[in-house]
Amino acid sequence: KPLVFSGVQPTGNLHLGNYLGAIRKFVVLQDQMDCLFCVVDLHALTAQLVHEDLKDQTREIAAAYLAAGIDPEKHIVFNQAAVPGHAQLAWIFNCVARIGWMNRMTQFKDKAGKDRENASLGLLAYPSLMAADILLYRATHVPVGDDQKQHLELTRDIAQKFNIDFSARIAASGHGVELTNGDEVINGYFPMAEPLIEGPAPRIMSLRDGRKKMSKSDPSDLSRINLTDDAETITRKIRKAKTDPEPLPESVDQLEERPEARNLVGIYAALSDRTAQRVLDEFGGQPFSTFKPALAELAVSVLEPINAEMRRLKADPGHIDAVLKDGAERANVRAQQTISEVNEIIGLL
Ligand code: AQP
Repeated sequence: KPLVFSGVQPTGNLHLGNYLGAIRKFVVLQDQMDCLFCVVDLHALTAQLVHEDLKDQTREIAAAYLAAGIDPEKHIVFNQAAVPGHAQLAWIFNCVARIGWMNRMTQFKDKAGKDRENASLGLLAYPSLMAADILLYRATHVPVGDDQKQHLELTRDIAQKFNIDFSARIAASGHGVELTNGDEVINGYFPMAEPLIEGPAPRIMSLRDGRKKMSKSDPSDLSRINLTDDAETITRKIRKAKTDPEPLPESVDQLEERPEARNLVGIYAALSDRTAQRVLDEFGGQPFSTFKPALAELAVSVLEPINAEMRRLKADPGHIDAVLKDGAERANVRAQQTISEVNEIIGLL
């Protein structure tokens, strides 16, 4: 049965990339499939152990989910730490996955930097916890930004290795299901979860450098549009966004070598649910002095109501906590079933 799982880390500075790469897709998917939307607070410990306000940051992401339009009654909204099955299954997956697989992850290399020996073991094992998040619910679809593609491939590798290593026991347990893996149909336990990445702007880039991902941890606040920015700040950041001197081209092929222009056109397209070519049909030949105000107006019209609703929700943290608690209880029921089946398959007493 199709099931969506996805999450965002409560690491502050929630930005337009997180919104377009993840949260906006959640809102669309909730009309099509059963969904779990998680605030992945355990992941937030991997790069930085001590946070001043992890609880508030967790509430902030939950508020963004709700403000963007996710219905917590129809779907499950919760925080990862409140469901112990995530950490339990991650341990099993640490024993399924190989160190070489983790060492190849570009996110690990980027975040660990040169001093890799001093990175936390959690940062190295991040993709194993992410695989556990998804497979704990045997989710089939994972809406994420393009930067998470490699982690999703690793999730499939873990699922596949588990299914193969335990194939006889899965069959004997009666908990297996028919799964398609490429052209092959196998009896396995964990599905091959598919990333949902498509769209006109799968990776939103920094407003200061079109070759760098828009990111929460970029020291320059001008590099990103935060979901908490007011209309004036959004407009100023777009006005100051780096561009080249040429007017916008007529066709998307001509954006190839123009990363900043491509990024701004992609953002316009994603915010207006159009293709990049449709945006160029309207703005091709026009200078950035015309395009940027139009983009700012569009960004404000989409983000301002979300910002206002987030502020309203955050004024009542008790309500957010109640939503998360209810979600965690419902998630836990599903998680416990998986954990008990996995324990049985593995042969744990
Ligand atoms: N620039 C982006 N474009 C599109 N999607 C993005 N996502 C993140 N940045 C972009 C997507 O947002 C979801 C949640 O991300 P996360 O909070 O789990 O972690 P992250 O990818 O590490 O986010 P940041 O903002 O880039 O943080 P730092 O600075 O810590 O590296 C994911 O679906 C992600 O793909």
